[in-house]
Amino acid sequence: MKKLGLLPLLFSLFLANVATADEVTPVRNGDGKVILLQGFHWNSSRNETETWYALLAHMAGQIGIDGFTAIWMPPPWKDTSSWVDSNSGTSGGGEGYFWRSFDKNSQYGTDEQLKTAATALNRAGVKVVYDVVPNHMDDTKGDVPLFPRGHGEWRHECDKCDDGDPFIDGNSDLNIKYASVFETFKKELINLRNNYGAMGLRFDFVRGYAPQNVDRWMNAFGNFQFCVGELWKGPSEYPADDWRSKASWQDALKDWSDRSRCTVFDFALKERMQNGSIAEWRHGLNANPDPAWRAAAVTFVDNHDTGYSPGRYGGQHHWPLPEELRNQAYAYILSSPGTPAVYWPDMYDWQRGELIRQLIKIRKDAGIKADSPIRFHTQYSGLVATTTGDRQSLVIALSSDLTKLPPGLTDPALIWDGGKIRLWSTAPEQPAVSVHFTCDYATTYPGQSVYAAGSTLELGAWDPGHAAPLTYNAQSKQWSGSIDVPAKQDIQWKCIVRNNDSSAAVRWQPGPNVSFTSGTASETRGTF
Ligand code: 7SA
Ligand code: CA
Repeated sequence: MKKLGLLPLLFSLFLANVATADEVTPVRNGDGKVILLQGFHWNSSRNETETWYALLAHMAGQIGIDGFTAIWMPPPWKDTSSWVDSNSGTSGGGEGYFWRSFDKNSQYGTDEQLKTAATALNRAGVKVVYDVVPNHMDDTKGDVPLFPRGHGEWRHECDKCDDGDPFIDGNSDLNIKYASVFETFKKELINLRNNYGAMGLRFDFVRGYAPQNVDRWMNAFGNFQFCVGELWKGPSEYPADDWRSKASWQDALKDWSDRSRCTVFDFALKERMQNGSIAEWRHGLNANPDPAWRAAAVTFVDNHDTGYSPGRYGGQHHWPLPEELRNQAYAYILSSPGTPAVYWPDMYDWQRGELIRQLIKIRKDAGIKADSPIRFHTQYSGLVATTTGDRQSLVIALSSDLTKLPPGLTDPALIWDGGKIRLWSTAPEQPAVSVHFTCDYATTYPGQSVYAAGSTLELGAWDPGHAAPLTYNAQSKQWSGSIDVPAKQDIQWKCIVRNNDSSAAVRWQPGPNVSFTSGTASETRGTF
């Protein structure tokens, strides 16, 4: 038999590295219990008292005690740019997003200081996640040995030399499809893992290159690691013939996550926080009915682009969440699914740290995970939701008229902003089941409807003004509706007739309460 030599070994190595068609790499969201701190703001590279890396090194212990399990570091590559943006009247440079080389001695500190900070953070249980910027680099100071010109390494060398959007006018865009360009970044990402303690990566400007590149880089970096992409691109920014121009923010985000197998900043939630009412915050990627969508979301209130930053010009503040909503937004992202990310100044500069510290503890005690189930109690004003973790259920009420509480929701684990924020920790609910409620022989007058009023939050905790609305079926002359309730709950309820615009029941179903145990019964009926 001819000696096959190395062939079988090489072949098995190849197979090990390639996920077979049916086995798809799960989304790389760490253990699903990551609590991410954005470990810098727009002016951190201009910090005066000490270098930012030195500051992070001596803050590492505190960051761990505060409950963070990962930290998003600024881009570690040397950025010698200095620019004035005439139309926005801002200036900057040195923040890492227009980097010149992989040299780690940057305006954030020295190579040694970076290693010291990374070691201290990882040791404090705060995994280091580096921001990487493969889409473009500062090519305004002459050729760079890393990426020679003239073979297709750069976007402007051919019309197909970039499989993504340009950064600004694209003069500085690289062509990641070009093998040597991809390999150069792959080697550097492995260097960050091996020598700078990288346990995860944040990919900048992912609109600028194909998501498959990110998946391939992560296969080399380590599939078990955490990765998140910044896809900040609204439906109106896609060409009219691109399906995403007519899809939701969530659809485009999940599509990118499916191709990269990385999590993605939840700009769908950010857009609702910016433009919607608090009740509409339930439309974030992190609250999608499909757990695979919730698992892909990294929720945030603001970052170094969208928010203000301490220091010069107050940072960039492209899309800042108004001050009066910030506490509620942190209460929401820290008590709901997805991977929450906290912006540095909110934690350590603007005295919101105590609230965030308590919220993180409540989240961790409940064992909330990125894909935990969430249900919204939309009959209340504001936002009322129940998220169930491994150990407890959390009920959050934001700017809500929830006053009558069901048994089990006794004193809140946290009250803030004069009750605008209330959070309860309770025994973990069973997974929800859908139960069909029917009310017979109800007579109503125009402007009146029939509701199911009962013992649980879904049924308004016996408060007729927040009972669950049913719908009338002209054929069967019945009022009915399907309501999701936790399984294995002994539920009591009654039909009521009520004016739609008031909270007082006009008429209660006579006789004893209807009672059933959810999960065994999927139908329940009341009769006037
Ligand atoms: O407007 C906010 C939102 O309002 C809402 O109502 C809208 C939203 O859609 C709407 O519903 O959001 C829009 O605006 C966002 C902010 O511009 C857009 C978003 O897509 C759009 O929908 O977000 C884009 O811009 C962000 C800054 C990016 C996003 O990925 C991107 O989608 N964030 C990341 C990317 C970069 C770049 O790496 C970083 O940018 C961010 O920190 C990072 O988080 O070749 C040499 C050269 C020439 O090519 C240029 O012509 C020349 O001008 C150099 C010069 N370029 C300079 C820039 O002009 C200057 O601004 C460059 C060298 O430096 C600066 O660029 C900075 C950038 O300003 C800064 O944000 C860059 C490099 O230092 O670093 C940062
Ligand atoms: Ca590009």
